[in-house]
Amino acid sequence: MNKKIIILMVAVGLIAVAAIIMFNQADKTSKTGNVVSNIQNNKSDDIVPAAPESGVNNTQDGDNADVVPAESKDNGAAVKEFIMTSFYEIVDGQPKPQYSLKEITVNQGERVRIKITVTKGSHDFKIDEYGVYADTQLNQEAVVEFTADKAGEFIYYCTKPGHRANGQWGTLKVLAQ
Ligand SMILES: [Cu+2]
Repeated sequence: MNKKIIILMVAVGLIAVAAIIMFNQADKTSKTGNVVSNIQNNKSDDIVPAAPESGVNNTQDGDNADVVPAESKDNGAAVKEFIMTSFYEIVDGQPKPQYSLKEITVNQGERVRIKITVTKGSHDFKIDEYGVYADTQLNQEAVVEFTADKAGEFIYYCTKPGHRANGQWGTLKVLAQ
C-alpha cells in the first residue's frame, strides 16, 4: 500500500510538474507569440511611418525627375549658347561701338543663352521683339536667356545714344521649324 501511495504521489507529482512545465511553456510560447506579434506590430508600425516617407521620397524623386530633364535640357543641346564681347574701337578718329558677334542663328523653339561681356565703354543689350534686355557692366559677364519661339530675323542692339546707329547691333536669325 505504501509503495502504491508513493507511486501515486510521485505520479501525481510528476503530472503536476509536467502540467506546470507545460503551462509555463504554453505561457512562454504565448508570451513569445505576443512578443513576436508585438515585434511584428512594431515592425509594421515602423513600416507604416516609413511608407509615407518613402512616398515622400518617391514624390521628391518625382520632383527631381521633373527637374532632371529641365537640367538636362539646360545642359543639353536644347540650349544654344553664344558668347560675345561688347566694346568700341576708334576708326578714323570715330568711336565704333559693336558686338563681337554680328549674327546669331538658332532654330525656332530653342532655348538661347547669350553671354555678353563689356570690354570697353558703356553698353547694354536689347532685343525688342523678345523683351530681352541686359544692362551690361564693364568686365562683368551678363547672361540673357530666352526661348526663340518666334521665327524671323530680329535685331539685337545697344540702346546707348548713337551706338546702334554707329554699328552696335547684330541679327538674331530664328529659323522656322
Ligand atoms: Cu553700346
